[in-house]
Amino acid sequence: MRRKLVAGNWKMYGSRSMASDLAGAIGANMPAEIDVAVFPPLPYIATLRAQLVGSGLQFGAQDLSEREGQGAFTGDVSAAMLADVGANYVLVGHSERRKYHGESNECVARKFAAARAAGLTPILCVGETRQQRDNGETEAVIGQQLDAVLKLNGIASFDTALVGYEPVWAIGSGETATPQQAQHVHAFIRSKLEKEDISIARRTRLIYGGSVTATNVAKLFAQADVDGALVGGAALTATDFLQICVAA
Ligand code: G2H
Repeated sequence: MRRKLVAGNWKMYGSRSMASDLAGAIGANMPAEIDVAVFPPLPYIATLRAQLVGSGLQFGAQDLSEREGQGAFTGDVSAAMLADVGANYVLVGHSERRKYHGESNECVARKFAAARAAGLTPILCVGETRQQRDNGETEAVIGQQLDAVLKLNGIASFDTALVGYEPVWAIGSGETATPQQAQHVHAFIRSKLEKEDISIARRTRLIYGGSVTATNVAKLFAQADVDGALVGGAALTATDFLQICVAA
């Protein structure tokens, strides 16, 4: 039985006071039967963690440097630094990073490695564009995204990692994947991991992201291979996010 994770990706939204209020409300009211994590803008992680210590709410970063150790890399934040301020998870390869920062599959694979080396749990984000889906390339694209990470890190690394399926066309668009579309791709991802190691594949949590709301989430969670949600817009309101958590 895979424990569900509901993760709130706050992207570049909010302020110190908004972050404190939002995390406080989530930490005080979230269900205990699932894992709940928030991914605030980087400057807020340490203080929110101190505020919420003992609540069970977990924290993640939205990105990290692919470089390990320390060095003259202006603007970069290492996995070790994220672990040092209390992050449990880190998103790697979110489509907004791939699109706006030119992150290749190989770069994402290095970030995944850096996260694991520092004891963080990476959430590997994969997904196809609308055009790729219309061209029938969904499985090929996601297969390549997974292969790059598997090639550098091996299947054993997925024992401490999750995969987030986020169809690019569903992100922030209000158009979510149907439960059947999500299940089809999640089953494909699991079958691909099963070819490497069946037991690890069956333990790996696969979460769905892309316009998840309190209204559409129940049918997504009812799918056999949907083990949680990566929530953006609806994670910025405590009541909406908590309703999604309860639906899990
Ligand atoms: C997808 C998701 C969160 P939204 O990026 O990662 O955002 O729920 O706004 O589509």
